[in-house]
Amino acid sequence: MEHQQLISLSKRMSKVLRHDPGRVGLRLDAAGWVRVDAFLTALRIRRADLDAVVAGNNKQRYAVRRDADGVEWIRASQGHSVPVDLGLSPLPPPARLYHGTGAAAWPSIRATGLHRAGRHHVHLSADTETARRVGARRGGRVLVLTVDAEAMAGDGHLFYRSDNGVWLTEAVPAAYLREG
Ligand code: HQG
Repeated sequence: MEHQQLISLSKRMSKVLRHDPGRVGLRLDAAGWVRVDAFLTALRIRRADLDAVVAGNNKQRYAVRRDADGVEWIRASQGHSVPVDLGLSPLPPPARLYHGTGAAAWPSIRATGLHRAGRHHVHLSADTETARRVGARRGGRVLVLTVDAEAMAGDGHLFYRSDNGVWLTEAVPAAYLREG
């Protein structure tokens, strides 16, 4: 498969595994997993293409596992809007985390903090380059915010890290945010 085709298949996979499994007649289990064989049939894709997306994905968006009966399952590691419990345990965060967004959002974020929009959590990056890439998806000037995760954790806010290294938290009050 060409690079562009892999990206477009990955987007289809994300849509199904994070937001709308019903559109292809699938149901995720409580932790977000779906059988690989059912997934291939529902998306009408070949196993080799699925493997190429899973292995080649720059962000490791998908996890595949084999259960005790030898059945393989796939799920998205983060980013869901459908209710799933990924089973992540709270973890002490690094002192600083970063959030990339569009500069136009700053007045609103400064006033009300970061909210999780349609997803389960606010997504935070461990480094500024990743945050910059996330922010660039918005188009226009990118704003990278520094989150005082150490102070937040000290004040009792919980942090989680997805299987692919994205930091997650419920919300970030404005007091813990600074520009740059
Ligand atoms: C913004 C991608 C105004 C927030 C990425 C963000 C990430 C506010 C948007 C993952 C706000 C939500 C998630 C406020 C938050 N006022 N705007 N008070 N609070 N926002 O897509 O973090 O490629 O749900 O800044 O790499 O952009 O899909 O979150 O711009 O990890 O794997 O509301 O999606 O991963 O947008 O991206 P999103 P996000 P994938």
